[in-house]
Amino acid sequence: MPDTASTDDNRREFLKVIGGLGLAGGLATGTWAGLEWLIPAGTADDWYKSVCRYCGTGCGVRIGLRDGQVSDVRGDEDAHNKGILCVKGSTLPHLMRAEGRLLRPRIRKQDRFVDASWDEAMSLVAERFQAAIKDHGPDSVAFYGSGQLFIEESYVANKLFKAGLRTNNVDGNPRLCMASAAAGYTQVFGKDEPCGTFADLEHATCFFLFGANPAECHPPIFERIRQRQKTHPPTEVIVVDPRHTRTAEVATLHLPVKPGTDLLLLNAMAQVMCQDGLIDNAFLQEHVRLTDGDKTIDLPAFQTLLKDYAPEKVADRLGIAPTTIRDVAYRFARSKATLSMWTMGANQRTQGTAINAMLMALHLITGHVCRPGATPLSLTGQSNACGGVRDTGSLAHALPGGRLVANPKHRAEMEKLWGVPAGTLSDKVGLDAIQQFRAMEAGTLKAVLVMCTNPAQSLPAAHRYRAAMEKTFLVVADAFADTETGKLADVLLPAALWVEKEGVYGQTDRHYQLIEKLLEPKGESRSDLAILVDLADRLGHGKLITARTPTAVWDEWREISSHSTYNFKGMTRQRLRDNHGLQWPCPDETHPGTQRRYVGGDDPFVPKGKKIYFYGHPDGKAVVAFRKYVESPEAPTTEYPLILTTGRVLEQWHTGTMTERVAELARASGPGRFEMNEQDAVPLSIATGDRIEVTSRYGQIAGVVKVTRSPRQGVLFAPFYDAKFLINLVVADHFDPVSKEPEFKVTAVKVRKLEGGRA
Ligand SMILES: Nc1nc2c(c(=O)[nH]1)N[C@H]1C(S)=C(S)[C@@H](COP(=O)(O)OP(=O)(O)OC[C@H]3O[C@@H](n4cnc5c(=O)[nH]c(N)nc54)[C@H](O)[C@@H]3O)O[C@H]1N2
Ligand SMILES: Nc1nc2c(c(=O)[nH]1)N[C@H]1C(S)=C(S)[C@@H](COP(=O)(O)OP(=O)(O)OC[C@H]3O[C@@H](n4cnc5c(=O)[nH]c(N)nc54)[C@H](O)[C@@H]3O)O[C@H]1N2
Ligand code: SF4
Ligand SMILES: [Mo]
Repeated sequence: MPDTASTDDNRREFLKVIGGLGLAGGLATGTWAGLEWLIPAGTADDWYKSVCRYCGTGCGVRIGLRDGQVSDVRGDEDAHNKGILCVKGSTLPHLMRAEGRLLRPRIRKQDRFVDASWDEAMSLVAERFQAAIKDHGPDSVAFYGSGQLFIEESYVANKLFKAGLRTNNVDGNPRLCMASAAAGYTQVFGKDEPCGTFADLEHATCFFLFGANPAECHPPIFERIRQRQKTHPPTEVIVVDPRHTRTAEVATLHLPVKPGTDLLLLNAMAQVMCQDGLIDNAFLQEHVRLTDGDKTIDLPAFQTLLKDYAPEKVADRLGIAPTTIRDVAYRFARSKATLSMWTMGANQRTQGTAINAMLMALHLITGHVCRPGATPLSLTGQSNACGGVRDTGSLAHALPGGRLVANPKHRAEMEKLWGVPAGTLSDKVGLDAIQQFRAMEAGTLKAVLVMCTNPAQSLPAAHRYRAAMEKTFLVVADAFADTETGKLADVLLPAALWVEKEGVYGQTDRHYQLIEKLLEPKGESRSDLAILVDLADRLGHGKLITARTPTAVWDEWREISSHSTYNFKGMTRQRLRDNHGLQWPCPDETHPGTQRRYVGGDDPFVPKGKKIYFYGHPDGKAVVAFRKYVESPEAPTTEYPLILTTGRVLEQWHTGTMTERVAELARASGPGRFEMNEQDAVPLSIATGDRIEVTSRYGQIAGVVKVTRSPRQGVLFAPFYDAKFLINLVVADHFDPVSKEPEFKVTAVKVRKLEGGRA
C-alpha cells in the first residue's frame, strides 16, 4: 500500500543525510545543501515505508517510486532514526539502477561461465549435493549464509540443512562479526541479544564507545550522541580506539590503546572500581554472581584476582597512562547513566568473548544496567545478523530461539516443533565459518552453498581460503556478477536485491521491521527464499519446507518462537506493516513490544513483583567472571614491528560489490589505501602518496599510503572494500577459541617503501 504521509512534506526536512561525501567529520543535520543532488525533488509518484538494506542501525526509510523504479529514498521521520540517513542509505536509488547485476544463472564450463536456465543450474546443484551426501555423508555439504538475508531466508536454510539434510554445517558471515557479542551475552545473561534499546541514547550521561566508529559505521547513532552532547552538557563521550577516528573527534576522552591489548583496560577499570569503592554493592548482592571463570567466588576473591591489573601494572602494555585509566574508571562508574556501545574493535579479537563479557561486567558491578540510558548495547553490524542469524540459530553450534546443538533437550524440542522424528537433528556441532573453509581445503567439504556474502574478499588469510574454495563444488547466490567469490564459483545463481523481495530484518536492539516487495526482480533473478525452496524440493525435502512464501515462513517461525523467550508471536505481518518495527519479547498481538529486557513491567518474562530478573540463568543472576588477559599471537616483534588493523569507511559497504557501483560513493571514498602514523612514516622517508609494501606472516600487498595522526604510533590501518587492494591477503589467521570469530583487527606486519614515485 502506498504511504502518502510524506508526499507533501517540505523537502528540507529530508536533508538529514549524515556524513558528507568526502567531507571530514560528521556534520550536524540540516547542513547538507551540498548534498541536495542526492535527493531529487518531486521525482516520486508514491511513497512506501521500508528499511535501509545495509547496516544494523536499521534506519526506517520512505521509498519513492516512479515509472517502476526507486526514484527517491528518504529517512523516515517516524522510525527510530528520526528521519536521519547516512550517504549509503540515501544513495539506494542509485544502487537499484546500478550496472553489473547478475541477471541469469551461470554454470562454469572449463574456464568460463555459460548462461544456463534455472532448471539446468538447480538440477546440477541438486545432483552435486545429493552425490556428496550419498558418497560422503551429510557433513560433506554446508551452507555459508549472511546477516543480510531476510529472517525467512536464514530460517529456511537452517531448517533445510539441519532438519532436512541432517548436517549442522550452517554458518555465515555473522561469525566474522557478531559471534563474540553473542557468546558474551550468552555467558553473562544466559541469553543472547542486548537488554537495552536505542531509546537509551536519549538518557545516557556517559557514552563508552569501545572499538567502534559510529561516525562512519552507524552515523544516525553517532548523530544522536552528538545531539545528546549538545542538549545535555556535559555528556561524556569516551572513545577507546587505536585510531583518532571521526568518532574520537567528539570525544571528551580518547584512549588510543595499542591494538589487541584492551582487555587490560577493562580489567584495570574493574580493579579501580573495586579498590576505590565505585561499585554498586546492593545491585551486586541481588543480581550478580561473581565467578573465577569456574566456581562462584565472593567480592574480595574477585578483587584479589584483579590485583595484577592495577593501572600501573598494565599501563605500558596498554599504551595508556595510569592516571587516564583511573579517570576513565571514575567517569564510567560515577555517571548517572553509562551506555556502552562496541563493535568490531572488541569482537574481532582472539579474546573477543572475554572483552564482551568484561565490558558487560563493568556495567553489572557498577549497576549501570536495566535503567534508562544505562546499558551495555552491542552495536550490530549487518542489517539482519540479529534477527536473521542469531535469533534463528543459523550458526553451526546453535538451534532456533537460543537453543544449542549440544543440548539433547534442545534438539528434542526442535525436532518436535519441526515435526521430524526424534534423533533427526545431528548431535555434532557443525563447522563454523573458518572451519568450513578449512574443510574445503582438506577436501572433506564437497559441496557448499554461499548465499549473500563474499568470503573470497572478506575472510582473513585470503590466500589460504581462496585456494580452499577452488577445491569444492561452490554454488554462489549473489545479486551482482564478478564478485571475488563469484569468480571462484561452479554455479552462479542471480539473487533479487532489497525491495525486489519481501522479508523481515531484526536489528541491534531486538527491533524487527518489515521490508515489502516493491519491484520485480531484475532479469531472471529470484529471491533467496525462492532459491532455497526450489533446492528443498529438488533434494526431496519439500514436505519439510511447507511454508514457501515470506508470510507463511514468518507465521511458522513466529509460532515456533513462542516456545522460547525469544518470543515475537505477537508480531503479525499486519502489525509490522502498521508499525515502524517492534521489539521482542512480544508474545501476543496486544503486547507493545519490550524496550528493556529483564526489567519488570516491561519484559513479560520477568516474574511478577521483581524489578529486575536475569531469567537467562536459573538463579536469576547475571554472571561476572574474571577474565585473564592473553597477549594476541600477533603482538609486534622485531621482524614485524607494526600492527595492521582493518575496518571501514563511511561511504563503502564491506567488499564494495554494491557501493563501489554507486559512482558518487566510489568517488568520495577513492581507492583503498593505507593510513600510517607520521612518527612511523618519517623515519622511513614515507610520505602521503607513496607506495608501500606491507608484509605479514600470511602475505604481502602493495598500496598507496596516507600519512596522518589518526592511527597511533605503531599502527597501520587499511579498509577492506577495495577488491583491487585486497587487504585480507595479509590479515592473520587467528580466532577466538570460544566465539570462533577471526581477529581481523590485529596483524603484525613490516613495511617497506616502494620506489617508483607517488601515485
Ligand atoms: N560505512 C559502513 N558502515 C558499516 C559497515 C560498512 O561496511 N561500512 N558495515 C557494518 C558492519 S557488518 C559492521 S560489523 C560494523 C562495524 O563497525 P565498527 O566496528 O565501528 O567498524 P570498524 O571500522 O570495523 O572497526 C571499528 C574500530 O575498531 C578499531 N580497533 C582496531 N583494533 C582495535 C583494538 O584492539 N581495540 C579497540 N578498542 N579498537 C580497535 C579501529 O581502529 C576502528 O576504528 O559497521 C556496520 N556499518
Ligand atoms: N579485513 C577485514 N575483513 C573483514 C572485516 C574487517 O573488519 N576487516 N569485517 C568482517 C565483517 S564484520 C563482516 S560482516 C564481513 C562482511 O563480508 P561479506 O558478507 O563477504 O561482504 P558483503 O560485501 O556484505 O557481501 C554481501 C554479498 O551479497 C551480495 N548481495 C546483496 N544483496 C543480496 C541478496 O539479497 N541476496 C544475495 N544472495 N546476495 C546479495 C552482495 O553483492 C555481496 O557480494 O566482512 C568481514 N571481513
Ligand atoms: S546508518 Fe545504516 S541503516 Fe542507516 S542509512 Fe546508513 S547504512 Fe542505512
Ligand atoms: Mo559485520
